[in-house]
Order: sequence, then C-alpha cells, then structure tokens
Amino acid sequence: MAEAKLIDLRSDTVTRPTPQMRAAMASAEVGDDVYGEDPSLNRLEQRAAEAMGKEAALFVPTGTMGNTIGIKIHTGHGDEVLCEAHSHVLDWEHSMMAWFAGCVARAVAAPGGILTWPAIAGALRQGGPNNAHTSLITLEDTHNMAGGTVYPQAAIDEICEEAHRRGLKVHIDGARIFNAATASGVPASRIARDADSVMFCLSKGLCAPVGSMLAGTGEAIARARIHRKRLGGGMRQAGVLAAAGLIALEQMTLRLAEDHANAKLLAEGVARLPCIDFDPSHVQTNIVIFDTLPLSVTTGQFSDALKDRGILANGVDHRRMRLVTHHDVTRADCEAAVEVIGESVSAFA
Ligand code: TLP
Repeated sequence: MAEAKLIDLRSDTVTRPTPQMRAAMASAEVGDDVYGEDPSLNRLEQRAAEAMGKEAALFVPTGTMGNTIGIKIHTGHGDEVLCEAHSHVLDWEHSMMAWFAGCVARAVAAPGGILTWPAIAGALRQGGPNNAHTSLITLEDTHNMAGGTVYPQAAIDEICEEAHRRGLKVHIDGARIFNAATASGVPASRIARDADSVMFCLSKGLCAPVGSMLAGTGEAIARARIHRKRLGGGMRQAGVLAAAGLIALEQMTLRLAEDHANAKLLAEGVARLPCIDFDPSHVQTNIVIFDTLPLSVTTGQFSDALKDRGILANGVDHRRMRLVTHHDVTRADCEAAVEVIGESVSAFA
C-alpha cells in the first residue's frame, strides 16, 4: 500500500527541483568554473547581478556561505557587525561572523525584526581605546524568525544613506528577497539598490536544489571569489546547478504570490483556533509563526502530534511553531493542515 503523503511545512528549503529544472540540468553546458569557463554559471552570475541591480554576482553553495563572505568583504578582524537580535546571521549560522571574519555581533532587537535608523544609531560604536568600531550593518528581508516580515523601502533607504554618510557598509541577507519583492511590489533591484551587497537563495522557495548568489560591486565580488575559494566553495562544472538556478531566478520568482496566499489561509485558520492568540494580518509572505504558550505542550510534542497526523512542522524555539508554504504544498494541503492543527490544539488545550 502506498504511504500517505506527508504535508511538509517545515521550511521552503524542502522544495525539490522541478521537472523542467532536472531536464535543464541534464543538458547544461558546463566548463571549469574555477577557471571562469562555465558558460551556464557565467550566465547565471550575470543574470543575478542584473536582478539585484549590481555590477557582479557570485554563485555560492549556500545562503550561509553567501552571508559569511558578504560579512567578510566589508569588515576587518575585531570589528562589530550590527544585526537584528533574531537574525539568521546571528542565531542560525554557527557564529560564522566570529569564526571566519573575526567579528562580534552587536544585536539590536526590533519589532517584527525590522530595524530602523534610530534604533541602529543608538547602538553604533565608533571605536576607541576600549572598544571596537561597527563597520557593517546587516538587514534580513524578509525576516525569517519574525514571520517573513518585509522591510518598508523607506527604512532600507534611510539606513543605507545614514550608514554610508558614516563610512559604514550595509549587507542584505535577502535569502527570500523575491518574497519581499512579491509582497511589496518593489523590484528586488530597487530593494537592494543602495546596499553594498545582497545575498539571495535560489533554493528555498525558488526550488533550485542548491545555490545562493552574492551580489555587489565588481571589486567586492572579485574579493568574494577569493574567500569562496578559501572556504572550499570553488566548484568546477557547477553549470549543472546553474541551469536549475536560471529557471529559479527567471521563472520561479513569478509564482511566489501563490505561496503567500496559502500562508494567509494557514494564518487565518490558526487565528480561528481556541487558545491561540494570533493576528493573521501580520503574515506578509510565506512564513507563519504562532505561539503555543497557552497550551500545556512543548513545541517538540506539538510537532510530534502533527507528524502523527501527517503534517511536518517545526518549533523555532520552546514555544513558537513555524509553518512555511512553498511550491510543493498546495492550497488543499494547507486546508488539510488547518484541520490537523485544530485537532492537535484541541488535544492539548
Ligand atoms: N533558513 C533555514 C534555517 O536555517 C532556519 C530555514 O529553514 O528557514 N538567511 C536566511 C534568512 C535563511 O532563512 C536561511 C536558511 C539562510 C540565510 C541560510 O541559507 P542556507 O540554508 O542555504 O545556508
């Protein structure tokens, strides 16, 4: 008997390459990318640079490596990097800014994960006999652990302008920048226009099996290429991956509104449940995070209860659950998930 399908809402990282991607990968033109000779990868890097409105872009295996290198190219050993208190670069990348760039994070908690210039200004350090100076500000758009929130463009513009006036750089962790662009109607190239670098993922909601891009000036990306090699990320016939990445960039970016509508459906379903205090109007993109605190249950137990009923979802900490919509879950899957979450809430209430 065929096993029942699990509805996987753990992350958009679980998406699989589409049949079109697999076909493109099989017939991709390739060369040795460390010699700069992979035509598919060169095309992807050029298209990614255009999409971000930057001079150049670099293919990296993961978003974590893209952020790691993005931070390295703008900082010196011992500098401070200002980031939001629950940002991915701080909480989910194994202290990489300390490990690779020798930097310390200066964390600023911001409502909805969205930093503003006044919040940043108060936390900047100028350097002196007893303290290091801040050289870089990182922004996360969309902000994952705040529930996929989107930066107002005016906030990014102001942060970049004020930062540059003080000689500071700005890096955007835009793992889901196309979700931000879809939700706000602001093109990704405009979102990232004034930032010194931007990283975005081809995997996650865009369904490529592997890969992220780091974009910036030609000079910065030339230095980034050296750091990628240091990290062991100089790939050879990576055109097989670029072929999927090109489809991710050019086609899969166009369908994200569907995932946002499904997240809204989940959010509205969760908001109707007894005991769960949740405002669905905060859901802007494909991530729904809700609090299980009123239930006498850990998020681990809640996840297990969902899994027994065919739904995969993870807790992001001891009390909050995260649901992420993506290409590989349908509207009907989300409707079924709402039912199951309701049953599980009743079981624990
Ligand atoms: N996020 C993953 C987990 O690591 C939490 C997920 O399931 O959402 N920046 C942001 C904003 C991210 O959400 C992620 C991955 C990354 C960077 C890192 O990307 P990868 O996994 O490719 O290293």
